[in-house]
Amino acid sequence: MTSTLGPPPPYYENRGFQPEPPYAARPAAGAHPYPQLFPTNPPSVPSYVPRVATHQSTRPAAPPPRRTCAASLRKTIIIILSILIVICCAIAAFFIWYFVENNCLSSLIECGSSGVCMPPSQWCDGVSDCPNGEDETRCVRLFGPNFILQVYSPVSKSWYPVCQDDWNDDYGKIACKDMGYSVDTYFYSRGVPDVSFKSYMKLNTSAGNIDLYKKLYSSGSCASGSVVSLRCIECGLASKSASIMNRIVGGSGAVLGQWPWQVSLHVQGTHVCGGSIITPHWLVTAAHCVEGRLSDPHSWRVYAGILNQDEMLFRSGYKVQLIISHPDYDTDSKDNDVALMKLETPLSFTENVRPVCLPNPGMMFQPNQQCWISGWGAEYQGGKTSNNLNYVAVPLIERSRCNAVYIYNGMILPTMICAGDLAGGIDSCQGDSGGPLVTHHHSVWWLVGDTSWGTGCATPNKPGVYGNMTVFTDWIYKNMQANR
Ligand code: 4AZ
Repeated sequence: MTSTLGPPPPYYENRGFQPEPPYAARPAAGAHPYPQLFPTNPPSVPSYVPRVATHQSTRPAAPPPRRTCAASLRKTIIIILSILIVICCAIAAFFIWYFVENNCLSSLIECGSSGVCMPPSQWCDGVSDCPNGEDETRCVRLFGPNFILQVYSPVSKSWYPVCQDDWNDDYGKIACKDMGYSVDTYFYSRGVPDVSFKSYMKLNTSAGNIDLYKKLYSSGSCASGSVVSLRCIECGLASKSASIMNRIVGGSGAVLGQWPWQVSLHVQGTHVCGGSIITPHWLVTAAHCVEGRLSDPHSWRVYAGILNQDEMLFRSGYKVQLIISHPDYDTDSKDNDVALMKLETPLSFTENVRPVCLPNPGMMFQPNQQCWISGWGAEYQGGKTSNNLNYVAVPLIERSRCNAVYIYNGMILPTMICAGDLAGGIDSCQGDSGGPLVTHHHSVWWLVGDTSWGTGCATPNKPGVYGNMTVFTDWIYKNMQANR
């Protein structure tokens, strides 16, 4: 209600309670009207304007400018703080990930998975610094079908061929020993003309009697124009060449000396699996052959250079000292189906007992490349093991093709390789497992795979599946070296 009598009532602007931000300075008279970011005055107490019931407070309350500025300041601070917290969390997460994934700072190299870190200068210097000597195990390799010796440079993280200048057999023996071979098997070192490389490792002969790797330095030139081709063992020679006759499933009976690396692995006087000789002490077989109670080396006897199973019963065979299964072997998928057997006493090599060559990195096996399998496995699906060693030629099948829906529908992993005839009729079968899949290339027989699995035997569109030896050679050398 509005009065028409008497003097007009006093005018009060009712702004109610006006809170102040805790540390916002109350502007002094005549001072800058905008809020200061950092207080210069002590905090003020809240100011109260008396609440009075008014009848004529008709002027609309103007928006409080101090309140708006303080709120937007607070909002800005909160946004900045949030961004800072997110950045800090991202940095912390990165460091946690870095130290979990890679225990060493970027300039250092971790010794296996031990968590011990070493500077690159201590790798491949001939002195074992890591707890398990990892810094000295992967410093040399043989590359490609010509066995070109390469040395690893941890500084540039790449492999270099060794220049033939001043190289001799003594150095070759050291390099072979470092790969896991015994000096007894050393074959030769020779220069192979090759000027395709831009950088080499060269010997500094004036360096005195120090470790081989300390004597090597990288150089852009190689006077001889030849690089070192190194053979640590005379492998991959057969005294009898394979006839391309076919009769395993669909194979032929072998003759002595044709597959001299083939061994028969017995448990309690019975052939169980095949294997391949790679050195006088070491055999390659399948991990599924040595699973469970068969992982005991005492269970096994090894027969080499004998074609007939009946004949083996009259012999004592070789005892097994050690069995090493691939640590990533998977029973269900047959991923990494490879194992090593070390013999108690070394094999004596003859015309009929010889090693096969392990594939070198840089070797490409072509799709459809002709390979051979051999073994005492069944001659038909569900049959008993054969008395005689059989063999058959099987072309390689490209992985992508073997993984087709109507063939193995994606079950062929990178550790596997398929070989056979999609029409059926030729194949490995029960009892051939662990045995060799080999190819002949550059006058040498190479171990391409170890017999692993397949659906049935010689069934159309279900070829044999073999362990892909190329991906296992690093693991094989590492274990031969660690168990010399
Ligand atoms: C085995 O059980 C086996 N057809 C080996 C090879 C193949 C199947 C079974 C391939 O020893």
